[in-house]
Amino acid sequence: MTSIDAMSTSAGTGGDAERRRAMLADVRDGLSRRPRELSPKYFYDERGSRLFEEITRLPEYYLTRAEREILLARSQQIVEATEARTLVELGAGSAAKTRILLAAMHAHAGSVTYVPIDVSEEFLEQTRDALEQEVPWLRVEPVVADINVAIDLPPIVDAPVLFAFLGSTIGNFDTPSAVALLRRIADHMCPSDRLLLGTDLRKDPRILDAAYNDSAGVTAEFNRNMLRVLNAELGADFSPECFAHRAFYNDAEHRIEMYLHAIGAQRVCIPGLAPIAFADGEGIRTELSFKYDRSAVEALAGAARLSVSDWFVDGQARFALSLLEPTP
Ligand code: SAH
Ligand code: AVI
Repeated sequence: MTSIDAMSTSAGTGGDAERRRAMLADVRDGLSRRPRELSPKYFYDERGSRLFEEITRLPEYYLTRAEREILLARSQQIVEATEARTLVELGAGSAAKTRILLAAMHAHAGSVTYVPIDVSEEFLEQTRDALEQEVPWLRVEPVVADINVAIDLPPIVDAPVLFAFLGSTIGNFDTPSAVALLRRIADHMCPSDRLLLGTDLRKDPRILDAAYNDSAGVTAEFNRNMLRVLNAELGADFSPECFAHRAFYNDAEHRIEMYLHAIGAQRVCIPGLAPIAFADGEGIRTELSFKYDRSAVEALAGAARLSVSDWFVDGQARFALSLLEPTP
């Protein structure tokens, strides 16, 4: 159980020792693949969550501003269409944009329950504290969970429920995992519940490349933070400054791929694993960030027994919010 009494934990987080064991097995598995890979969930300790917040304010990273624009324009319509009284948000982070939806729900329905789910425990605690101070009419019931493993919800008191998965975090899951995740959400949905899904749209690769290679180097620091997390959590001895950030758009696969490349040959020790030798320039893939169009979102939703009932884009068609309903 987490040290935060008022938060629930879901399968996959468990106690510290169990979490460490699971992480070690996952890291061993990922680093033995070719290309070597690590799950993007390891970006998000408290520092990583702060770095992500910094990314959302960068001039090159348009995603958050575009999604905010849609939420400002469409929240009232979404709330009127769904009559939602509970908002369950996956990968909630700081819930910065979510406040727009919550305010619209409050204006429409009065009392509102908010269930933010995130793997980043300390950051989730801060989000809850901030919301409880700022928004007195809101009941907040945070859940610490790895949504890739299971989504265990507290009993839902006020229906209907609007599930939200914003920020294009779905894009960080490969297609089979994204479908499995959407199915897990769909399994929780009653016929009158809806899912609001944020997806980044396909566009000029130069715009995408710039968004993941910002001139201030914040994304590079965010990327390298994963090695700091491995050092802190597993006692690894990565030297983050000895790995270079690389991100590029893979046009054929419609995704950004992000890597850390070894600067010079090096050997890394992680207690419990055999030493790992990196050749000069060898990479670890740390993130995929898929980009969509409407038919790709419809295909993903359809595979999870969901269908798109509304599709909203920002003024420059950079980002989409779709409202999904369970297929009868
Ligand atoms: N929804 C916010 C934050 C997006 S950043 C926004 O739109 O700006 C991605 C968030 O998902 C982070 O807060 C991270 O901690 C969380 N996250 C990433 N992988 C996760 C996982 N496997 N399970 C639960 N949360 C996860
Ligand atoms: C959280 N996720 C949707 C971000 C993205 O754009 O894929 C994470 C990120 N990676 C680099 N910059 C931002």
